[in-house]
Amino acid sequence: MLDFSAKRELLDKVKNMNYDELYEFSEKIRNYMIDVVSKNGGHLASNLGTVELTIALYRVFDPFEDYIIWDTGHQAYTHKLLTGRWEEFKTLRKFGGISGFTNIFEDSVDRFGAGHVGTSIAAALGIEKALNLSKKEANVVVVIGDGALTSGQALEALNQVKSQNSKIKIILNSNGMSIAKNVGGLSILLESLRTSKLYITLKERIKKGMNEGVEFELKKIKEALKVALVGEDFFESIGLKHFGPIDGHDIRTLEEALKQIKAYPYPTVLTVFTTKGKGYHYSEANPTKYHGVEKFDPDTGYFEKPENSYSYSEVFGKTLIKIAEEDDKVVALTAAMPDGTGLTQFSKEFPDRFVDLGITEQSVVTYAGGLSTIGYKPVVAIYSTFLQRAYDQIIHDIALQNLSVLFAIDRAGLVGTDGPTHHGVFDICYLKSIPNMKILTPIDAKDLANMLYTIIKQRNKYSGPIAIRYPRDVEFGNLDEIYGKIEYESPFKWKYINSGKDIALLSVGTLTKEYIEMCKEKNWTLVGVRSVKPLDEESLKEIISNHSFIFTIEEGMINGGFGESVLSYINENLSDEITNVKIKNIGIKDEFITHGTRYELIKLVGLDSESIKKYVEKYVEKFDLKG
Ligand code: TPP
Repeated sequence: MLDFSAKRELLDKVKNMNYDELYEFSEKIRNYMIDVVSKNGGHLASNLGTVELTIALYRVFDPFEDYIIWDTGHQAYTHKLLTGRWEEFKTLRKFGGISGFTNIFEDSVDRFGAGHVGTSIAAALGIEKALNLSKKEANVVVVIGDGALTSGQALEALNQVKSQNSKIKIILNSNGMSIAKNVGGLSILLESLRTSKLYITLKERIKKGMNEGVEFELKKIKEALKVALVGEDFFESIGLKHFGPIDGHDIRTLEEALKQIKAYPYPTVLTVFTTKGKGYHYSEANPTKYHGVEKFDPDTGYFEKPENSYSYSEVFGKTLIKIAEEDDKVVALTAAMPDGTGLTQFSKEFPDRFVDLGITEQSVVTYAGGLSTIGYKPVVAIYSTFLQRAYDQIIHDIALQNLSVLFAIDRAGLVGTDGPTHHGVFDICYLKSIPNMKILTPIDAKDLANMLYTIIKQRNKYSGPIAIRYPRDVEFGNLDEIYGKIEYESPFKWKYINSGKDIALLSVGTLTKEYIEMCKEKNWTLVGVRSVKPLDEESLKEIISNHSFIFTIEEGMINGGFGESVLSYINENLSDEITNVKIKNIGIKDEFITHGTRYELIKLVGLDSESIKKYVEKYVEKFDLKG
């Protein structure tokens, strides 16, 4: 058993507090969270919603002895605070500081690392199996949100619970929200509990009973619940006992219910209703806006946004509106991320041509395939990291049938403070090897708008699956000017940004802008690689024949990346002709990248212009010396 003694000091105090002290302490935690998150950014609303739940959970179960798995890990700040990271919490999401998610390298009491939704139940079942095999006694508890529960992986694992004779305890943190409002039949079912008269009267009865010192009667709750579900309990029908719903901010009620499920020797779901953003006026009023935030003013709730700036997500969203106005075949799809992907306005203007399937990346991709077979023009707006979920669907459902699905891959590259679970550094590698797939990498906002316009409006000419990747970044200027000048432009041609001598940088995507000044100053050629697949072979041949050194630069993994495509093209097609040219690939080495601001990380991996300059000069110097 690991020695957690030094880390449990605060938890031991919490275990000895009376209820008044516990509520006072909850307030203290909330204020601390608001203070830190307003400076460092983070998942504010989700964490404000789980304060009392975590306190009660850790007074009944023991995080150091039991196995508590937090789904997604984005709501586990109170967990971090209670397990020995009170001081470290100030460094939340900062470079070198603690992670915004559960992370087993940060602390082994973070029993399973996460960042992506829906993994908790499967991980818990695996842990429980291992504990059983090694004859160890411990409780295995999952805390999962009602949004996460609708993800395919969570439902698959839920289906396994009965056949494993599991005893896991699932706390369903139901707040009616994913990042946006929950969607789908399961969430309608869960929400109907919240508004049912039975829950409301039950809540009152429990409150009254508590005040009068009457024993908590779980049985009654269960009966009430059954009626509320009109005899059709989803969880019970697949072999889990369903308790609740109870008020997830009432510590005493929570404790009593948790004690009951702890004693119950079968797999159990306890539904708790919480308020997302609880206790902070602004986040309670708008939990979506405060789900994941950057720095803000805690007094006014106001977010600083650099003046005259627009994000690539905004460019995407607005361009798609313009295209959809002209083309009624365009349908936009998201997996629970309408805001993040810039589709909120689109969803208002074209409600019939907007589909949010919830956190179901696989289904969204296949659904888009279905649309495409009937002649529609689906655009799947998705973060690079979450598209990883749908790898088989991309191959089996889309590429294999050469369906014209457009993947608008947002958050490609280093995303910053969300860290390694969220960096979009694998998409080039995982898409590149798929036949029929094309990968485009616009070099700026105008290029992104033109590419979208060109491809969607001329889908017959540019058919099949196409991915356009762009990062979590902004540009400065007047966005409206872009739309005034939107035009058709071949998406597969590379762009000479600077014509120089001997040395050429082939730069993928929007980082290209970073290198313009340097290349002018050094008289190096700079080429904006707008298409990773297909390669612009004509330009590539020309560059090879006119330069002695070529450096490929990409905000993605070197393994399997664009640079390797260049090498492999040469190897395949030009190896006999080439005698002199030296080629080096610059990108992310074979490791996961930590969290920090986007720019800190770009420097860390050596993609800023200063690092590139040093790298190139050093490399070239070596050859000059050798003569
Ligand atoms: N898709 C995947 C696979 N992983 C993700 N982390 C996301 C999307 C983005 N995401 C993070 S939290 C979240 C989403 C969609 C909502 C989760 O909702 P819920 O589980 O109800 O938790 P809440 O924040 O409401 O407490």
